[in-house]
Amino acid sequence: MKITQIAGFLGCGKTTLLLKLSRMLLGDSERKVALVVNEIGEIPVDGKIMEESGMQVKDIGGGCICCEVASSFAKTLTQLYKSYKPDHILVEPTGVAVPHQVKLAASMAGRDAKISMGPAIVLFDATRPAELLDMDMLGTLVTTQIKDADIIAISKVDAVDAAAVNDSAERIRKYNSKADIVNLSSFDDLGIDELAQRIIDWKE
Ligand SMILES: Nc1nc2c(ncn2[C@@H]2O[C@H](COP(=O)(O)OP(=O)(O)OP(=O)(O)O)[C@@H](O)[C@H]2O)c(=O)[nH]1
Ligand SMILES: [Mg+2]
Repeated sequence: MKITQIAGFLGCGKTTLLLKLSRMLLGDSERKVALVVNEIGEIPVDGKIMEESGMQVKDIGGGCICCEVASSFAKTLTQLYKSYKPDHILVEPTGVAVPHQVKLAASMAGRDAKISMGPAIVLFDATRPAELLDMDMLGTLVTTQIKDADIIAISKVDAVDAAAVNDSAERIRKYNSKADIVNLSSFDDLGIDELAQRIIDWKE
């Protein structure tokens, strides 16, 4: 059971990607996919529709899965393992979650379930790099998310020009020299197949 998080600040496009990515992972294969969402987002995940397409969906409320409700997050993962045994779990933390803490919380499920960790995918919204990085409080959170990322997806590239995408990439590189940077547009289906393949191939 491989656990992959789709992190990134509020409104950067996590849910939109999650929905596309989960369908891509499901494909026409025998793969079993589950979603765990921890948010009250702009675009809700309609659990019923997703379950009709063969996925399990769990919604965790009452706080952030990287801190206040870390233990109920771990319990949810264990329950999913016992009841459904998904091949992949995609997790959408809240926009203010810190990816390495989400990983730690997920690893607590490892006592009772056979889990492996997928990549921490962090979205960076190409439409507002300055807003995300130049404000003191927000900047610290966003740079922490970037530092924790295994893969950084510059999101909404359909809405900006190539120079703006490069600008975001250059800014990101200052904080994380190792992570792969992928251009993503969930609207134009750009980068989604690449991310799905990276998740499938990912080894800890
Ligand atoms: N142009 C463009 N807009 C996008 C794309 N993906 C998402 N959006 C828009 O960005 C807004 C936020 O998208 P969500 O998927 O809800 O983002 P989120 O990160 O889940 O948001 P929260 O859960 O509230 O943190 C919505 O208005 C989406 O329609 C994209 O690829 N291109
Ligand atoms: Mg969301």
